[in-house]
Amino acid sequence: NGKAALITGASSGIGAATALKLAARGVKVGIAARRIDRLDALKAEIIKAGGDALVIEMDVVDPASVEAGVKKLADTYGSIDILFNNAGLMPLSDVDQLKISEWHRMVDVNVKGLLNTTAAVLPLMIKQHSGHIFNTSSIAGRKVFKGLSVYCATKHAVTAFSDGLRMEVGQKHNICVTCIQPGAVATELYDQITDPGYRQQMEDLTKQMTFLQGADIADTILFALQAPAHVNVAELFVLPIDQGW
Ligand code: NJP
Repeated sequence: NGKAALITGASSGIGAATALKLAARGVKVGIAARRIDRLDALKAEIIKAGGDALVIEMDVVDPASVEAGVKKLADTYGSIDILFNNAGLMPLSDVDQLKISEWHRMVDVNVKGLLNTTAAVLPLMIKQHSGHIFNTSSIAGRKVFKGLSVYCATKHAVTAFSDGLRMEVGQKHNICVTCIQPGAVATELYDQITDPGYRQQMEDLTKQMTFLQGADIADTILFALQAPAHVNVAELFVLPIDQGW
């Protein structure tokens, strides 16, 4: 459809699945992350399927890296119509373990990273007087789970920022803001769990229920993008059928 998208965290999981689905529908995708080998492989898959992709090496924590990546995408495709703020991480531990560097990392990537990319793309969308921003929050952005205090705090921040952003840029600049709140999705997110107790819990969970796939989340993004111009799908709250709430 000629639109261009920036997808952060595109090197695996939800981001990679969304890049494939958007590209299959004619969206030119800027696929951003740190693992270039993964992005190169994803680009090859997209091109093979007839799509168009641009690999962008980006650390969302570093504003200079974000600005350079956004410039590269805008120079290549001429616009950025969709921003998918999706990069994130979720190590698990109880607060009394004082894994302070992990806390900081989550705040840096999940919150500050999302603010960095939003700040870099927003001026272009304001100039265009159009755009669609998707922010990956979580069910952990709606309630708190044990072992995930800091992760939940970061995802509550993403939910709150999405609501504020919608109020402040939605009508004024014709920008849709969709906050995505997935339940359990089978991705590499769980590989970072080092605590043996929580690792076991997660392994047990995979036996108890059928996780969503990244492609399931991507499908809901397509749904929001296909809505008529006067409709803003504000939230996508998506759970596996057997994940209780
Ligand atoms: O996980 P994973 P998901 N700069 O690990 C990137 C949320 N979520 O797809 O840089 C730039 O496959 C990393 O890329 P790389 C979750 O919180 C998930 O599940 O190459 N990118 C990779 O592409 C997160 O916000 C579930 O290492 C950075 C990506 O982030 C989003 O979904 C449930 C980066 C992570 O991909 C996608 O995660 C839920 C940096 N500094 C919410 N650091 C779930 N899976 O169950 C990391 O409610 N990345």
